[in-house]
Amino acid sequence: IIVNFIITAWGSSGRLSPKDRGGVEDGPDRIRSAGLVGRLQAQGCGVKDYGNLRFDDVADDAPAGRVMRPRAVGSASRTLAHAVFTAKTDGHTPVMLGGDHSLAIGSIHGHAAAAGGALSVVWVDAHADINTPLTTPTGNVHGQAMSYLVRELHSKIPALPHFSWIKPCVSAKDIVYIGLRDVDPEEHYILKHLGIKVFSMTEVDGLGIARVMEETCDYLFSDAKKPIHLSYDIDAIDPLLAPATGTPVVGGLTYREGIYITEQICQTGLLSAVDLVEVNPKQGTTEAQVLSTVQIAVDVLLGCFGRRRGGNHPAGYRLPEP
Ligand code: 6HN
Ligand code: MN
Ligand code: MN
Ligand code: MN
Repeated sequence: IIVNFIITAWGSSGRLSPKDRGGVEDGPDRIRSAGLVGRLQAQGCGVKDYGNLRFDDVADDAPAGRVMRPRAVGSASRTLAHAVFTAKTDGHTPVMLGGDHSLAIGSIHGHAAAAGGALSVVWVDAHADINTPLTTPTGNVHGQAMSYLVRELHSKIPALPHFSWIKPCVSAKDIVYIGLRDVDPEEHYILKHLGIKVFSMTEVDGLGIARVMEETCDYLFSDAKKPIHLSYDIDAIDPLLAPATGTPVVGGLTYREGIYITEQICQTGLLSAVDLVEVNPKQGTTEAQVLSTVQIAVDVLLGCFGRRRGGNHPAGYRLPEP
C-alpha cells in the first residue's frame, strides 16, 4: 500500500524568501517513475497506490512565533493522519512518500492511533528533527516533527494554530535514531535529557552497521515487541550518492549501510509503516544526481519489503523439469 503524501514546510505557493527551497513536492512522482510499484509487485508485494493526497491552500498562514506555515502543515498533517489510520485499520503497511519530514507528524500520529498500543520509531536521518517550536533555528516544521510526538516534551510545546488535534503518542524510550551528524545544541540537550537511543555517524563508524542494527533490535525488543514505524530521510545517505535533497550533510551512510538497515528492519517482521522523505529533484544539479538519489530511495523501500542482496525467489518456485 502506498499512501503518497506531499507537503512542503516552506512554500511552493505564496512568496518565497531566498532561503525557501521548493521542489520536494516532486519527489514522490519521480520515485513512482523509477518503477517503485512494479518492482515491489515483482518481489511479491501486493501494492495499491493511493495517489497524491491533496491539501487545501491556506491563505494568510502567518508564522506562529518562529513556526512557518503552521495552519497549512497542521491541517495537511491531519488529513495524512486519517489516511494512515485508514490504511492501517484495513490491515496494510503504508508507505508515505515525501515531501519533507514534517510528514512524520501525521504519519506517526495516524499509525499510533491505529496501533492502539505503543509503537517503536526508527528514525534514519542526518538530523534529529526534534527542535521544539521554541528552539527551532529555522522555523521549518521538518526540523521539529519529533517534538510534537514525544510524550516527554508535551509540556514544552506551545499552542499553534491547527496543531491542537496533535496528541503526543511516542515515548522517548521507544525511539532509535541512526545516522545523525547535524544536531542543533538544543536538540542535543533534548536527546541527552530524555535518554533517547542514538546511533550517530560516530557510532556507525565505531561499531559498524551490523552492531548498530543488532543493538537497535535488542534495545527495541527489550520489552514487548511493538510495531515499528521507520521514518527514513534520504539525507541520511551520503550526499555524494544522494545529493538531490534539501539539507545535505557530508559524511553520511554508504549505500550498503543504508540498505543494510532496511534488510534488518524487514527481518524483524515488525515493520508496520514507512516514511521515505526529502527527495528533492530540484536540488540535483544534474539529471544523474536526481536519478542516483531516486534509485537509492527505491532500493531503500525494496529492502524494507523483502529484497535481499543475496537474492530472493518466490515461495512456491520449482525448477523446470527437463
Ligand atoms: N530535515 N536542525 C535544522 C532545523 O531546521 O531544525 C535542520 C532540519 C533538517 C530537517 O532534513 O528533515
Ligand atoms: Mn525538509
Ligand atoms: Mn529529517
Ligand atoms: Mn534530514
